[in-house]
Order: sequence, then C-alpha cells, then structure tokens
Amino acid sequence: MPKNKFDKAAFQAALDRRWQHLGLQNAQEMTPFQWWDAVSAAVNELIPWQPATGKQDRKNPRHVNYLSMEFLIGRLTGNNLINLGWFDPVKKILDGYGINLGDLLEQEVDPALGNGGLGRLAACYMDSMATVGQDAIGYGLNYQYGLFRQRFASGEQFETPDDWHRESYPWFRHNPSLTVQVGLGGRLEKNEQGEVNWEPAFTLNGEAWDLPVVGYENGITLPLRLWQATHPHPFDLSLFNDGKFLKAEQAGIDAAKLTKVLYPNDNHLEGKQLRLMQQYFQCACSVADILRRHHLAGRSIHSLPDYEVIQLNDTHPTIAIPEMLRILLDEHQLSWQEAWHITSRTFAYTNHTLMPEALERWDEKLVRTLLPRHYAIIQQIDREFKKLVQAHWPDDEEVWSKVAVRYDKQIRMANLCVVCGFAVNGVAALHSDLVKTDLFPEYFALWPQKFHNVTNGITPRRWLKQCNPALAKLIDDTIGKGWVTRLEKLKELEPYAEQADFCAQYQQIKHDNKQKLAAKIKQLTDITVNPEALFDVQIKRLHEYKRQHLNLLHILSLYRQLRSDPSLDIVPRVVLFGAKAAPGYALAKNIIYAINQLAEKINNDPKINDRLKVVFLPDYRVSVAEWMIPAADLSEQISTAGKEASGTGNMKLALNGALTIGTLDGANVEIAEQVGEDHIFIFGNTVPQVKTLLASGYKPAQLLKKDKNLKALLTELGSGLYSNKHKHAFDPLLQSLQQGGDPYLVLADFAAYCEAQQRVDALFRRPEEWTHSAVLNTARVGFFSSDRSVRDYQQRIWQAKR
Ligand code: 26W
Repeated sequence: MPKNKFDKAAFQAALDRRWQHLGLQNAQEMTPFQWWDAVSAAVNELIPWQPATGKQDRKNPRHVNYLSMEFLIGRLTGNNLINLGWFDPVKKILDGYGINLGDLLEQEVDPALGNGGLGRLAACYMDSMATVGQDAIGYGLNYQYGLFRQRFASGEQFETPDDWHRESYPWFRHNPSLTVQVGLGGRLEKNEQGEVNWEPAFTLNGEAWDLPVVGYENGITLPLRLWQATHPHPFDLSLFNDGKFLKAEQAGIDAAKLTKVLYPNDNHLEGKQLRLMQQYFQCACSVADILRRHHLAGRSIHSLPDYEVIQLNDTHPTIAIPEMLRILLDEHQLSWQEAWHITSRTFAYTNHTLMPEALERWDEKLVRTLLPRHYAIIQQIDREFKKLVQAHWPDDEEVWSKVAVRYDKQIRMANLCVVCGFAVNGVAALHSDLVKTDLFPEYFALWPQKFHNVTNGITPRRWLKQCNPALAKLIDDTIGKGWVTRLEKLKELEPYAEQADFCAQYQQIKHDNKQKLAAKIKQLTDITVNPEALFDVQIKRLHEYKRQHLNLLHILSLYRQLRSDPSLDIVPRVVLFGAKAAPGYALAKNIIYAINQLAEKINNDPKINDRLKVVFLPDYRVSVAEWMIPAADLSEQISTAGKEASGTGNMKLALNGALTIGTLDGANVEIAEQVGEDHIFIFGNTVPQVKTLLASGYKPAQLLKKDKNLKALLTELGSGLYSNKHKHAFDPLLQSLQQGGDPYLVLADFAAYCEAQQRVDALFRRPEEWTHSAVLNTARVGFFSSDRSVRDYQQRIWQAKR
C-alpha cells in the first residue's frame, strides 16, 4: 500500500484554486495545457517533502550529495503520480471531468536539462535513492534553455533553443531562504597577519529551485536542488537616477546569463570560460548548502566526512574540491592538514568516459583569472602530491607527466579527482577494468583500494512500469508486483518463457506497442511503417564511436541487395534512429544527413515496398525514448569495443524485450552474461583485438581492396545517388572512413556485423523462438535496476567501512 495517503478533498480544493486563479468560471474552461499545469501544481502542493530518515540511519549514516551538471529527468507528472501511488485516484477524478489523464500527461514539455547517458543516469539514481531510502540531495543547475530542439530540413539537422518555461514549471518550489552568494574573478590580497584574502570582482546570487523526487510508494521525497543565477541587486538605483539605466541593468543581465543554457556537448570538451563559470557556480552553491546543513545539525566541521559524502558525476563538478578546501582554510581557519583530512574523505568520483577528448582540462590562465584562490589551492595540492610521487618514482618525468594535476599549463580535472577523492569508480565491469589498466595505472599502483566498479542501472519505475504499462500489468498478473522495487524477481518469469499462452500475450503486447509507435511515426514524419516488420532501433547521442554509420552501411547493403534481386526474400525491417548531434560536430551532422538522404530514397522506392523502411525520428529526448523502447524488437549497441563506458539504453531495451545486437563493450558484456549467449547477437572485434589492430597499423584501404562489396557501398554513397547528384555531400563521412584511417573500425567490423544481422533475420523468421528469447531478456536483466546500483554505491563507497 502506498505510504502517501491521497487526500481527495485536499486535491479537489487545490485543483479548484488553480482555475479560480486563472479567472475562469469552472474547471471545464481550462485548456489541455492548463489542466496539466493545474493537476501538477495541485499534486505538488500535497506532497510532504520527507527525507529518507528523520533521524540518522545507523546503517547508512552518510547523507549523499549527488553533484551533476546534468539531470535529464524527463517529464515528471506521470512519474510522480505513479511513485506516489496516486495515479489511479487522480485518473478517476479527472474521468469525472471527462479528462483523460494519459492525454493530459502528453502536455508536459520534457525538462531536458542534460545531454544523454550521464544526465539520465543522475535522474535514475535520484529515483532509486528515494526508493531504497538513501537520504540524498541532487545538486544541479536550473538552465533556462535545456538541450536544443532538433528538426530536419532537407535531411539536415537544425537546432532551435529549448525554452521549457522554467519560470512557470509547476513542479518547482523556490526556496528563497537558501539563496547563496558566489564570488568570481578579482584577486588575492594579503592582510596584516599575512593571510591571503580573496577579493572577488563581483558576486552573484544562487537561488535554490527544488524539484521533488518521489520514492516508490514509500513516503519519501528527496529534493533535486537546481541553482539559478541572478544578480543580488537587479539594478543599482543610483545609476538609475543618473540616467544610466541600461548600464545599471547590465550586471543583472550578465548574472542571469550563467544559467541560461546547457552546453550541448557530449563526450567532447569545449574549453569555454562561461562553462567553467557554470561549473564553479554550481559547486560553490552546493558546497555552501552542504555546509549550511551540516552546521544547522550542530555538528563540528571535523565530522563532515562522517555525515556527508559528495559524489561527483564525472569531472564536471570537480572545482567543488578546491572550493571545500578554500572554505575550510580561509573561513574556518583550519590548517592545510586538517582541511585536507576532511576534504579527502568526503569526495568520490565517477568516471564516465575514457575518450581523451572528453577528459576535462582547463587552461591555468583561465582558472587563475576566474578563481585565483582556487588556483593557489590547486598548486598546493600538486606540490604535496609531487612529494608522494617522488618517493615512489624518483625523478621519473614520464610518470609525473601522466599523474600531475597541473601540466603543460593545464589543470587536469580527472587527476584532481583521483588525488583528492577517497573513491573512483567506473560504470561497468569492463570500463572499470580499463580505468585501472589504461587510464590510471599509476594511481592504481599507488592506491588500489580507491578503485571500484559500480555497474550502471536504470529505474524500472520509468523504464517499465510507466513506459510499458501493458507489459507491467502482464508481469504483475504473472508474478505479482514485487518486481517494481526488487527487479531481480523478474527471474520468476523464466518458466513462462516456455508457456505458449504467456508468450502469446507477451507477443501481443509488443505488437500493440509497435502499432502505437507506427501511429506516432505517421503523425510526426508522415512515413507509413508496417508493425509486422522487425523494428530495429538505435537511440543514443550521435557519435562516431557509437557507429550509427555502421548501421547506415548495413542499410545501404540491404538496399543494394533488394535492388539487384527484387524478389529477394528478406525479413521486412524498419530501421529507426533517434539521435542529436552536438551543433559543432560536423561529422556527426553529416552522418545524420546521410541517413536521412538514404531514408528518403529507400522509403520512396516503389520496388522496395514494405521490405525496408528507414525512419529518423526528430528531436530524440526522454519522452521519445519512452515511446520507442517498448516497441523495439532489436537493440543496436554497436560501439567500437572499449569506447562505450557502459550504455544504459541497452538495459532499457533489453528490459522491454528487445534482443541486442552488440559488441563486447560497456555493459553489453554483462548483459550477455545475464541473458546468455543464445539470446543476444554478439559480433565484432573485442577490446584486445581493437588494440592489436590499431597498434599494427590498421589500413582501411587494404581492407577495401579485398572486400569489393564494401568498396561498392562507399562508391555508391559518393556517387551523388543519395544527394541530388552532389558527389561531395558525404565527404566528411567517407573521408573519415578512408583517408581518415577509420579510427572507430567501422569497416573492420562491417562483415561481422552483417553476419550477425543475418542471425537476427534467421531468428525473427521463427517468431516463437524470438519471443522465447525476448521473454528471457526481460526475465534476466533484473540486475540492471538502478536500485541495485545505488545499493552497490552504498556498500562499496558511500557507507563502506573506512
Ligand atoms: C566536457 C564535455 C563532456 C560532456 C559530457 C564530456 C563528457 C560527458 C559525458 C561523460 C558523456 C556521457 O554521457 N557519458 C555516458 O555516461 C553514461 C552513464 O554512465 C554511460 O552509460 C555512457 O556509456 C557514457 O557515454
């Protein structure tokens, strides 16, 4: 039974106040959007914001502060109603007004405050911390514009700003008493006692805007605290009176700029000053808030690590470390040793990527100008650390060049995290091994006990119960409802994979979901797809390492086969894509363009008919994922081995009964272990093979000489056939594969990929066997619940004995 009692009268009264507020005569006069707004605001009013533990939990004494520049929470109204256990009673009340709750939920604009995997993971972890009862606060930024909206014109990606109207989002609670002041710029001065004093050039206000994260039917609600920058004095009255009105307003305008927009890069660093300012602003506000709570509880500063842990979601919030040291040194007047002792037991760091271009490095000059005190502290960290390195590797410049925090006039944020934190973790077993052996071998030699693995997870509330209600109900009816918080219970479905009746129902649900998606596709793109076809889905950010272009080559190869043999009997396929490319990533945009152009040709070729369709759904985001995932038959997880830290879409798709075609990369490895090799299509070069290939001077030209079919595909792409005779339209793509040396081994894995796709076809022709495998996928991926991930974090990092 839900712990949050639904108070019908209170809800009704709150709802009435909403339409009265709008100056309407009755509820019926509200527009659909106003209905969504009113219902959400009314529910928000009724949620008691309950931390996990009133008193300190003996088993889990440390409170978690999850610092992330991104929280990709997706729509909240449906999710909150489900977790509160209020979905059905609210639905009933709305039915009374002739309002359909499902339609109403479609009114919500996704809060897209993240780019991709890392941001969505933060959102799943908030849901799970609330659900397993881990006391926590999520700290992030309240961007005015989330990730850009994407549209296609003549096949090309265009971006428009995502104004999600944060100022009127009904789930926010603004908490003015928590406003923090943050300084930036300025210089260091020494006072008479010889103490350094930082005089910032200007200060801003950080306002706390909280969103409720509701635990699943347990009465717990945790805050997701998003900081918003404003100026302490909106405008200076004296300047105003002087007639210098515009100048007076200037300061306020600049402050607001700080949290205006989310940087749209994923796995690629752009060393912009404003980005560093955002990072510092987020960290300064969050650290101040953590210390405020600690003092309010009447605790000594020395006990901070006993009660608080700060989890850094990748290196983006690293500057919180020198900020903590600064406060302890300058405001609490602690010695370096004392300040270090506290700080180094408080921070833990999660690494999400090995890609060199994603590892954050900041120019020293920029840091010194913006944050002179922090710069001095980082210098001292480096000096102290150098003593240790010197003791282990005397005068070894090569080692120092790798482990130094400051090197080549840059500050390396990942190194700062490892040196200053008590724990470092990767996000899947393979990735965590590579963190130890390839990324940080010297640190691992120094501090083996700091290194951990916590395999990522996904919340089953959003990614099964909410997005696939029919399957959720079938599971409820078969094994009971316990799976929602104990996902490993899905194992109990295994015997049903042998039962014809269950499998028929499972298959029917998939079919219905495909039909619903087909209707959406028609509505959004005007393309007609056949729900009987195999729905082949690749949804993730567009990146070379994720290899959407490998998929593209396979489509092209199928199309050529169908053209040369019109009677060819292939399994009908709908290849579906969802992906945004970073606006500055030309090659990624070229891949989108190529896929769209190819789609245009294939979809309009009368000879192809229903046997092959290609659809690139525009503006991929959490809500689009929620339509696509339940309808997928095949999940494309085809990154170059060693490049995808974990992946989490792979877990969502498998949970909803899609079979994976994938490389032995990231969490695919563990998915394969869980579901069994007969129920997944693994192909391609493995991590050691990739390393050998690249080290032995891999030459795509040699491969193309041997593989005439592959060569013909590339030639056709460059022929102008798909680009209105513009032969150079796909040059960026074609050049990267050929002259560019094919750094992600697309061509090297192509033959194995096609062979794996044939295995897919063969199984899809045997629907009973396919469904059997799909059911086993659902049954065997319980391990990938983010509840399990959160418990792993508790055991291995947050609450581990020290
Ligand atoms: C500095 C620019 C930048 C921005 C974002 C660099 C790196 C990032 C993220 C780390 C990219 C990201 O989202 N990584 C993904 O994190 C997921 C959650 O752990 C993993 O499942 C994905 O494999 C990983 O690519």
